[in-house]
Amino acid sequence: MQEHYQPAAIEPAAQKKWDDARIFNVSEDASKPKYYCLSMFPYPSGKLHMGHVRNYTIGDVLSRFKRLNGFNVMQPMGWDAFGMPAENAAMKNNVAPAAWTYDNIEYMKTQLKSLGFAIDWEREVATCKPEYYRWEQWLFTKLFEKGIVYRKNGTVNWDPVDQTVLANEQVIDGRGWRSGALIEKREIPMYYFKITDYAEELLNDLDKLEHWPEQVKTMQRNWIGKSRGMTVRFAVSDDSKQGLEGDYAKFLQVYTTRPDTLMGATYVAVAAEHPLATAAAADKPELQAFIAECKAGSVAEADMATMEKKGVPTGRYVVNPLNGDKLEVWIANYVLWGYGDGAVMAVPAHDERDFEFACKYGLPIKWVVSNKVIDGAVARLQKIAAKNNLPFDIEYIFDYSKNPTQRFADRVLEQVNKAGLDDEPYLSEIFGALETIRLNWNMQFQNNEDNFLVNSNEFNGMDFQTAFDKIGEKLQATDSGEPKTQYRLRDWGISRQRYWGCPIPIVHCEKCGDVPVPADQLPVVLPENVVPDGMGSPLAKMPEFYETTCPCCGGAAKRETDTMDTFMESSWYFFRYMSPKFAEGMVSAEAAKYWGSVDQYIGGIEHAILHLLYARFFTKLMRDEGLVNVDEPFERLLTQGMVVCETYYRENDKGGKDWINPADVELTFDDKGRPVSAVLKADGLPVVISGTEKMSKSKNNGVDPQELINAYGADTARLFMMFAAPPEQSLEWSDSGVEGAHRFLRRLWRTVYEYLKQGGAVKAFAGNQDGLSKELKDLRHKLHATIAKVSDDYGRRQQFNTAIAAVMELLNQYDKTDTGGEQGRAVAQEVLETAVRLLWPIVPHICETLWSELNGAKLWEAGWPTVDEAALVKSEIEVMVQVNGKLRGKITVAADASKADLEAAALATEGAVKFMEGKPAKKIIVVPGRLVNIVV
Ligand code: ANZ
Ligand code: ZN
Repeated sequence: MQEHYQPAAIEPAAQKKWDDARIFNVSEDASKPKYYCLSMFPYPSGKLHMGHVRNYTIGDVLSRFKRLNGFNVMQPMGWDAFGMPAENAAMKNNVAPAAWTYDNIEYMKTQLKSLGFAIDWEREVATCKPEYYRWEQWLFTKLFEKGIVYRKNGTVNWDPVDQTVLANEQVIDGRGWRSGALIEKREIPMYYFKITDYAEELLNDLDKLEHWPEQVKTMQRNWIGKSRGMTVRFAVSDDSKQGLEGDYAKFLQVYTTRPDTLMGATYVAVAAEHPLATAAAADKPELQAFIAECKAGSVAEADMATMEKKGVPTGRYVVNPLNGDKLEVWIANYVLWGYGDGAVMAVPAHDERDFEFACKYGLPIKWVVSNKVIDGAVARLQKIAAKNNLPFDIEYIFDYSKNPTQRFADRVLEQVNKAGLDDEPYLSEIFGALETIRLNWNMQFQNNEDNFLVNSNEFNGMDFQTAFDKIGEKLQATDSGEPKTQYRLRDWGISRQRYWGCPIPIVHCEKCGDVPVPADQLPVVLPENVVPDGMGSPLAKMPEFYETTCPCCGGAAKRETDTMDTFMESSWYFFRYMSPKFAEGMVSAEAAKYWGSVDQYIGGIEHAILHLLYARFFTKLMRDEGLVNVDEPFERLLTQGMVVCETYYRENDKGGKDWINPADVELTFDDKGRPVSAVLKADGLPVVISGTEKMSKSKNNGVDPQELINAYGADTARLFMMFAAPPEQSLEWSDSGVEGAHRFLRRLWRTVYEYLKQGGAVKAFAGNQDGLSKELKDLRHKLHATIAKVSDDYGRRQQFNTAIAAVMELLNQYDKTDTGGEQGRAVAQEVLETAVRLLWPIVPHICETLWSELNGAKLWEAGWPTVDEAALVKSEIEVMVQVNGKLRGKITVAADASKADLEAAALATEGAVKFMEGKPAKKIIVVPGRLVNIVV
């Protein structure tokens, strides 16, 4: 055995050994339980980053652990290969996106291989290959025929200078990222997936996902956004019908989740696209201008929530069906055309957006919901004021109509100050009541059970649900409304006007319309030797691509030149891995049956919504096509935390910050190991230390994992990643952490080396341990307790840092134990063999090598160590001795010592003798296994 640990030599050797034995290449094997472990596949951006290394190491640890536990483990890998960065790189470097992508895949694959991941490379897929996307196109055509995929107009960002459609992230402050031109909105035909048909199932099935983080499920629930509400129709006032047709001339329909507040509606607002807005604007240029302004604004929903509320009155009126109030209709920028009916009944007293709007335009505010707890506190305040004759104007303070949201506390304070009440004894009561109000204030904006209606005629006093039902009944009786459940989730528009994506398999024929490409003509192959120029999609300029004949009538027709959203490919790749070369369909029936769903999925929280939702949706679509027989794709989900790193910068002449890479910085530390100052290595001058943040290009704080692997080897990189933090927490990069990990591996190596030098390997201890010395029994106790803990850490807890710490402790005890002699060496052999098996999932190369030195065989055939229960039974235990309840000493006794033996041993201790001061024991309390308390 080599004296020194040399990762550069042992790592490729171990990898070769695994490859030659093909141990990670799996097939369906009915004799073993299956375990499908999947990490989110990477986008081939050029090289691996730390996030990848962490993600894939976690997956690898679980895969290897399950493997040693007898599972038939599949861990595949592939490439999410379509996407915009390839097109951007293409324009920058004048290479075809395909060539760029394939080069990146080649390089990143060597990186992944150098990390020694237990991947079945024979299952590798790249989503940009026709043999992959062919089946995506096939499913698309099936769903098109079924009506689940349909065509309608959608709004896109149009760059008038580059003559191209931009993705949302390419629009910066309303301008095109390359041209700088003001972006326009355009309506173009697009293809949509009817994901809303599955909204209810996607929502309900979240409850089945027991092993998903609660946080992710909540995010999905909110995204689906089921709400129970009411459709309400306001009759259009006779004087307001000009230019309106059909139903629009009769009534204005809104969707509300708060019909209980209908009596509090003080105006109605419609989206700029609403027919009533159009009709009202016909002869009013100022309305036309406002509508145009709204239409040019952002499409992103997030912006809607934060942008300044703006609106214009239309001069048209509608009638509240509940009380006959005449309300003016406004056009408002915060009403979305794509949601509900594109119109809202505005209740400023109980809706924040309406309130902001009403304040801005001086519209009335009518308060119709109160809360028992708040009312109680108000009554208390009134009582205090009356009793003490305080000059408070309670009405003024609680004039909700002036301020339904906040600041009432300020008003009380204002009055308290005005009245000069600084030291009065009842002040604390006043503040107590105010605090109650403050804490419960928000309840009036929610459906709280202590809420009840006010200012609402016959509905006064009702709680939310009763009011909902009663108002619903009254509306239904006059045909002016009915209950309705709706979802925030929209249908999924998948058309992209880009080149580097999966072609949409549709042919447009003047005679036959949109015709899906027949299965035997698939795939529609994307030409690969194309360099886009940023001026629209190259496919639309390639007659050799779009000129075709209609599959229906044989006449001349035009191929669709849009490609699919790249979320499409990642929505089913986990099924493709089950039979990656299957030429007759998306997935073979046998493979789908055997592998079922993914047992463990690992990836970043940034995919908590869209990717996971689309993957769940596709699983249901494929199930309904009879392709797979599971309802959900991912049994268990682990969302790993971010890799973060210190950031450094220097201010530049323009007052901006030049971010400096951590690798170029030299730090000085205080005695607690905290960095106190930093200088740039190149010039020795100071730089500013600016806090830890997610590794990113923008802060230039990424550390290249390749440098780490080159310097220390894959095992150090893996160990550092797994030891520095639990998987779901953020991991802070630190040079000293890396060095610590490396030191531990060197020590592990040396320990085995020293042991073997003393006389070679022996047979590991097994069997009855009665004849062992106490020290060796203690060591075996530690060993088997460690096996139990580490198994639980890998399996149930999925916390690998504590597993590593447990093995480190075991090795510490091993170091302190005299393992000379025949028995000693047998126990030492047992400890070392076990330690390398326990660490194999995390640092497989060094463990594989040490195992072959210790045992000669293949570690992966050794299986997972089992706990020897006998070793866990301690022969001797430590018991505390107390005198009058105070700890005065400890005794070591046989684990099965009798009560009398314990008492005798306790009385004989030095501490007991001293603190009993010669007095006799009145009573001796024995808690078996724990303590003896002598009462004098
Ligand atoms: C009156 C009201 C009073 C409302 C109140 C809320 C609170 P969710 O739960 O997300 O479905 N709304 C309806 N259609 C809209 C549209 N096209 N654009 C903008 N807002 C719209 O939200 C439903 C609520 O959002 C509805 O309930 C409506 O305002 C508003 F105290 O009606 B509500
Ligand atoms: Zn045709």
